[in-house]
Order: sequence, then structure tokens, then C-alpha cells
Amino acid sequence: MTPTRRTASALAVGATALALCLAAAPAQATKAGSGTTTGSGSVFMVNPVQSSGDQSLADQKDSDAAVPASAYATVPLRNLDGSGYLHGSWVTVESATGTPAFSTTNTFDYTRHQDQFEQVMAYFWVNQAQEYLQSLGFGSTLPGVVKEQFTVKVDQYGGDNSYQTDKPYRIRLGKGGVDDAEDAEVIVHEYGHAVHASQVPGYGTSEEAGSIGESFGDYLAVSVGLAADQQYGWPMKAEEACPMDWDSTSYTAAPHCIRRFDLGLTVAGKKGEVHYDGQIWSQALWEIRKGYVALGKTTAAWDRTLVNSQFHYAPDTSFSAAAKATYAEALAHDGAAAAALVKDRFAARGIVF
Ligand SMILES: [Ca+2]
Ligand SMILES: [Ca+2]
Ligand SMILES: [Ca+2]
Ligand SMILES: [Zn+2]
Repeated sequence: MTPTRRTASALAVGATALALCLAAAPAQATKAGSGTTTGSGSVFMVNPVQSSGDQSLADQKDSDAAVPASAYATVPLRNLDGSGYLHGSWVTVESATGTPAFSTTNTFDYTRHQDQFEQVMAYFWVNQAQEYLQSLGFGSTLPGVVKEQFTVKVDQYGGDNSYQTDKPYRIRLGKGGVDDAEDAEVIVHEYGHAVHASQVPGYGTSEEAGSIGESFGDYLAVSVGLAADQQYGWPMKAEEACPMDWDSTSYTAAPHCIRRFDLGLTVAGKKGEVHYDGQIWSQALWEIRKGYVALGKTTAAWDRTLVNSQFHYAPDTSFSAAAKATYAEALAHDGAAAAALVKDRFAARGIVF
């Protein structure tokens, strides 16, 4: 099983997915809804490995007993449309493999063996990612980023892989190994691809653009998760710079991370594979994040600059051109010291402009 996540393999199953979607639609038109836009649900606190620190957790064929009750948190669900389904302003969840979650009181408490648990995870975490982007100013003082209803299909795809397509925006989350939607960092990684597609139509046509796409998905996943830990007061007992601690228990040795931000890779060692080469870019993003804090700035300030700079990427950007755009945004918004930090951390990876 390959520890990579691909983005462009959707075509073969797209027609089937559409047919299932259409077949599932009529049943949702007849019930009275909740009538309210807020609710609550049970989710993992990003994922059970990072919230518990227990690297020995394993899928055990999707059994409830594999994960302790302490790994779940009850969270508010916001921006629902009142239909009683997990449909809202920024997310609509569709599922063809399980009964769609429905509640006349918007109460969505499930455990991991139930298909509806992943539906709740998908709703909560996509909404959370959009709210995080909005907290940085996107959609108010800055242009919106994926500021529209985003479709997530859960357990549509049998392999251990998830992928995102940009027309229309949607994520399909697979169910191989640990169900992909049991790990918030898988959900938000895929949403990260939609962020790029939203900012730069047709984004990702060069190998380096694709590598940045994978890298940014990993970075955004980690950053949104850490922000949620702060927002809700959740435990975080694993390495911060580690995407998909739970999903990757199926295909990595402990400590489980699908990819890393500290491998010391440089452009001289590129392999031409976007997930691997993306780790060059990720290390720079992560070190700049740390550097912003050392300069007395916030991680949110860095994330705002990073995301805002992405509007200036070409669809086929190179590492060099994207780094230059990041530098320019840092200089304009965060000052000379921040800009120098950006230039230095990219240069350490062999990315110069
Ligand atoms: Ca599950
Ligand atoms: Ca999986
Ligand atoms: Ca993590
Ligand atoms: Zn990806």
C-alpha cells in the first residue's frame, strides 16, 4: 500500500460517483428538518494518535474497541442549513455507502464503526478549515478562498486513498486501512487542494506546482488542527510537524506520519514525485512558521501571508517563482525581518530567486 495521496485519479470513477449521488438524492426531500443552523456531534480531536500520544493504536477493522472513548470530543456544528442533514454553508456531506446522518435536533453522536461518524468528521473539519481561513481575513478583508458550499463524499472509494477534483469542488474520502475521514489531517489535506484551485484556476500543471500542492495540503492540515487544539482546549501529545498520524498507522512504522517536515531535503535531491518532493517545500513552510514565532509574530500571521501569496502563483509555478511571491507578500505585510526569514529558509532548501 503506497503512502502517497494522489489528486488526479478521479476520472475513472467520476461517472460512477455521479450516478450514486443522483440515486441517493430523492430520499432527502421528504423529511422535516431541524430548522436550526447549529448542532453538535462527536469527532476525533484531529486524530486519536496525536490527541492520546498512543502510537500503538491500530485500526482493528474499524472496531469501536480499537479507540478509547477519551479520543472523542463533543463539538459544536455550525452553519448547518436546517435540513437535519450535514448540509451547510461551507460543506455538504454526501455518502453512498451508508445512510446519511440525519437528526431533527442536529445531534450527531456516532462512534467510528458507524458510517455516519466519518460524515460528521467531514462536516466538522471542512467547516473548521473554512472558518480558520475566514479568521485570517479571507472572505472579508481579503478575497474569499473556497468560500462556497464544498461537497465531500465519504467512503465512496474503496482504496486507501483520497483525492480532490476542482470542477466542481469536492473531496472523495476513501476507506482503506483506517477510514480516511477518521483523520482530520486527511480531510484538511484534500481541502488544501481546493484552496489552491480556488485561488489559481487550473493550478498544478507542473511537477513543482504539484509538489507545492501536496506540501500545502500537509501544512494546512497540521496548522488547522493545531489551531483547533487551541480553540477547543484539546490535548496534543505527538510531534506537531506530523501529518496524518492516525491514517498512516496502516502503512508506516511508529512514530506514524505520512510525510515529514524535517528530512533536510533540497532541490538537488528531487525525485520527480510530488508527495516526496513536496517535503522540500514543507520544511521551508514549517521553519518559517517557527521563525515567525521567534520574531514575535503569530502562526496565523504566517498562514495569512502564505495563503495570500498563493493568489500570485502561476498554474505551473516553479518553487523559485512561488518562493519569490511568498517573499514579496511577507515584505509587504510583515516587514523586512520576516521577508529575510522567508528568503533564508527557502534558500536552505536550495530554492533561490
Ligand atoms: Ca470508521
Ligand atoms: Ca486510510
Ligand atoms: Ca498530526
Ligand atoms: Zn494531496
